[in-house]
Amino acid sequence: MTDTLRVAMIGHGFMGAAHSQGWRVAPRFFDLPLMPEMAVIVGRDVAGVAASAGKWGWNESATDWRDVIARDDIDVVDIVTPGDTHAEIAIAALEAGKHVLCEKPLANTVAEAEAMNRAAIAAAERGVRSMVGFTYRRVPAATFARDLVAAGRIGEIRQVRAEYLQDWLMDAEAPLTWRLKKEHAGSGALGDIGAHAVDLTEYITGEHVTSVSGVIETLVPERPLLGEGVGLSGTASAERGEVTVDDLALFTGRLQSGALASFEATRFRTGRKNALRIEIAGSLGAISFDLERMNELEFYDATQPDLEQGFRRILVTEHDHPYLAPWWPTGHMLGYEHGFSHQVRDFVTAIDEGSAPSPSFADGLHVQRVLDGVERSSAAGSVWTSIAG
Ligand code: SOE
Repeated sequence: MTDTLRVAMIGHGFMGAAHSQGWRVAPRFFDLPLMPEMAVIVGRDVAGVAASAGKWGWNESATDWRDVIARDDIDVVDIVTPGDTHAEIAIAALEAGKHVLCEKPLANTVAEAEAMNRAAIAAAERGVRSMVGFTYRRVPAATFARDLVAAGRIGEIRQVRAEYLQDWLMDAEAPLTWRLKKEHAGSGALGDIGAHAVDLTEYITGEHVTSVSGVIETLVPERPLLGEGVGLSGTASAERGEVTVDDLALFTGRLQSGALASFEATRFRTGRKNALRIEIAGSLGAISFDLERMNELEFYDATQPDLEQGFRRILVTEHDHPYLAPWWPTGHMLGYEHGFSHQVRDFVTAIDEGSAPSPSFADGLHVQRVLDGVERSSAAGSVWTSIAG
């Protein structure tokens, strides 16, 4: 008989749907050491959260996260709310002895992320685990890229190009959702998607960004206020409000080895829908990853005879890969949602083993410091700014 892990999820937007998929599907494909039970989903809108519970498969819904965290029959708190609430919920949950999975970016400010990391360290001493949801680490081709780099297959890293490009804000009349307000989102493209580019670069290279020089800019400074509806599906009202976050972030980062990495994050790159691309050039070869072609990794092996060289496309669906065996026959492709099942598998396994899940809150704090460094650099005229910690 497998023990049960009773999960409460706080929030029910886009990430709520994705995380629900992970909790629901992971135990049906992976042999998990603990069986997640989708106990309760929490949101402020009574009817909305009840509908989400029914649709996504949660046993019940509730409107007050504090009541839920106080319950003895909850083991895990999964936070998928906007960034301004992460710190308060995560710290309260960890102090109440609940394991915490928190969406990225970890928080809206470095101070909040530091407080969360302190709470995570104290909780770990009591056997309580925490993890930040940089889910793309769990796309098999990205994990494989990390393995190739760690095995020395591209040699010494010489240059990195990392970009996360979307275009859902290119319409200047798209409404002012929470993702466009600093008080809710902390930052714009920088934190929403640039955070992924930084984390994935650091994960694949195994190196931290130690200093940055960058510029951030708001391209459409005013937008219609949100009328009826929520999130991306909300309609525009006649009134307008100020966009208080960046639309575009361009920066250069120095890695620990001294190599330079260039980063771009924008939700205005016409035609690019979800292009998280990382290309790493090394002394022995290169790799290139593109989330819009997430089952593939391009690998250039410069140790091969000159006449045989060229980027080769590796279909990363082989069952030798730890994430792939439980899914479909080779070549039958995974999608966006599978990363959330892999995340659940790894988090639940770490809870069962009593090991530290990865990425940790310390990793989330480090990314937060990089984001903060980019903002400070931009404000100071793109001066090189070192990343503390
Ligand atoms: C969640 O991980 C997330 O970063 C969203 O917040 C972005 O908007 C999405 O496009 C990528 O995933």
